[in-house]
Amino acid sequence: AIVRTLWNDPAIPGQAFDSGASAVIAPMVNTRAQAELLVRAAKYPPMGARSWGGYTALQASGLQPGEYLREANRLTMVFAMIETVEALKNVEEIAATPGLDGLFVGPSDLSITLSNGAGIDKLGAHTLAAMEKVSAAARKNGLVAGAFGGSAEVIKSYTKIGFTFFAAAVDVDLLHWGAAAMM
Ligand code: 3PY
Ligand code: MG
Repeated sequence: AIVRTLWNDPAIPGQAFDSGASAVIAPMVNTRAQAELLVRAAKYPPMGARSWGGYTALQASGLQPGEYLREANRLTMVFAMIETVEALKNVEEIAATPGLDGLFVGPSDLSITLSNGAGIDKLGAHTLAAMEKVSAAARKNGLVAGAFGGSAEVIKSYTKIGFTFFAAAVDVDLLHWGAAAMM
């Protein structure tokens, strides 16, 4: 299970991991300081400052508490969402944040901010060029390059520019497509 949080709120990664999530994706990470805050909330010391309390995760892992403490930073992943012009400007610094496991593009917000609110263009030339910059920064720092997809067509395009991990589709869309196909 992967949890995409509502905001880069330091209270949430620990709660998600304690409940058994294997990864957390935090939106709107625009600066290196915001990326450091995210890692701090998601990783146990010495990498971060996650607080102890992962009883559900502990039981699910089958590990003893000491083993879980040693292994949790490796067993869980934390992704910073790159989805604004500001994040794009800072993407090299964000990608080099120690402890960060991946970058995750929100192509809707990215295209909204790139166009100063003019529209959403997940496959537009500007969006794809910006996303190539993100996948290159991820590759350079040994991070996973992920993105929100939403359809097979979009995912196919993103795989061509170096992305390997996707939110495939929205649950209500899957329901709508299934019902439409049945009709
Ligand atoms: C976006 O595309 O802006 C998203 O936040 C997807 O999760
Ligand atoms: Mg977004």
